[in-house]
Amino acid sequence: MKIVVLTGAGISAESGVPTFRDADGLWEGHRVEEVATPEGYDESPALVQKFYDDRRAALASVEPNPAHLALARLEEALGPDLVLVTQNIDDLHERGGSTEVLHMHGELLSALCRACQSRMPWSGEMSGFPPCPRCGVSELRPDVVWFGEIPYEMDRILSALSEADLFVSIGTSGAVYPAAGFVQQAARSGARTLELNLEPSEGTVWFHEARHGPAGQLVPAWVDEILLRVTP
Ligand code: BJW
Repeated sequence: MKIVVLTGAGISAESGVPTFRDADGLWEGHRVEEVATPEGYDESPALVQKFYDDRRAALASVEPNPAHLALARLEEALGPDLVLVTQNIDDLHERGGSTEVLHMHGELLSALCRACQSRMPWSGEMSGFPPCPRCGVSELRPDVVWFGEIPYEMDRILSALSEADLFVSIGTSGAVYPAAGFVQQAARSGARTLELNLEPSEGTVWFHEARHGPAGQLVPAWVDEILLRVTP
C-alpha cells in the first residue's frame, strides 16, 4: 500500500512549537506580510531574521512527540511506500527517526544565499547578516518558502500523490496552497483520503474520513491500524 502523509504545524503543537493560525499562534504580534513574504523581508530584514532566529533557537528546547515517533515506525515498516511531506520547517520528524522527509516549505536549519542561490546547513543566528561561506556576500536568508514563492519538491510530491492508495493529512488548517489542494489531487487519482486534526480543517469536506483530536493520540492509533494491515 502506497501512503502519502502531509503534516502541518499541528503535529508539532504538543512538542511546544506554536502553530500559525490558532490563538497564541506564531503570527500573533506580526502581520503575515511582515514575516512571511519576500516583500516583508526586503522591507524589514532585521525583524524577519530575528523572527526566524528565535524559532531556530527554540528548536533546542523541544522534542518529538508520539505522533512524530509513530510516523518513523511507519517508515520503518513501509520504506519507500511511505512518502512523508511536511509543511513544517522544524526538524522534529528527523529527530523522531524519519529519514526521508520532503520539507516543502524549507527548513529552519538551512540557509539560502540570495547572491549565489546556494543552500547550506545553518544552525546559528542570521541577524548579524554573516557572509555566505560559498560566495562571501552577506545575503543569507532563512531557507524557507514564503507566500508567492514556489514550494520545494513539487515534482516528487505530485508524482507520489498520483500513485497513492491513501493520503493522510495531519495537523494542518488547509488554508495554504498548494498543500491544501493535495487532498483533491490524491482523490482524483483514486486514493482514499483521511484527515487527522484537532478540529475540522478548512478542507475537511474533501476527505473521505476525518478523525478529530490531538495528533499525539490519533497518529499512533492510526499507525497501529496500518501496521496490523501491512505486516504479516
Ligand atoms: C492540531 C493540534 C494538535 C493544533 N493535534 N492538530 C488565493 C487562492 C488560492 C491560493 C492563493 C491565493 N492567493 C495566493 C495564493 C497562493 C498562496 C496561498 O495559499 N495563500 C493563501 C493565504 C490563500 N500560496 C503560496 O504563495 C505558495 N506558493 C505557491 O502557491 O506557488 C505557486 C506554485 C505552487 C506549486 C507549483 C508551482 C507554483 C507558498 C506558500 C508558502 C507558505 N509559507 C508558510 C511560511 C513558511 C516558513 C515558516 O514556517 O515561517 O508556511 S505560511 C505558514 O502556513 C507555513 C505553514 O507551513 C503553512 C500552513 O500552516 P499549517 O501548518 O496548516 O498551520 P496552521 O496554524 O494554519 O494550522 C494548524 C492546524 O493544526 C489547525 O487546524 C489546528 O486545529 C491543528 N492543531 N494543535 C492535531 N495537538
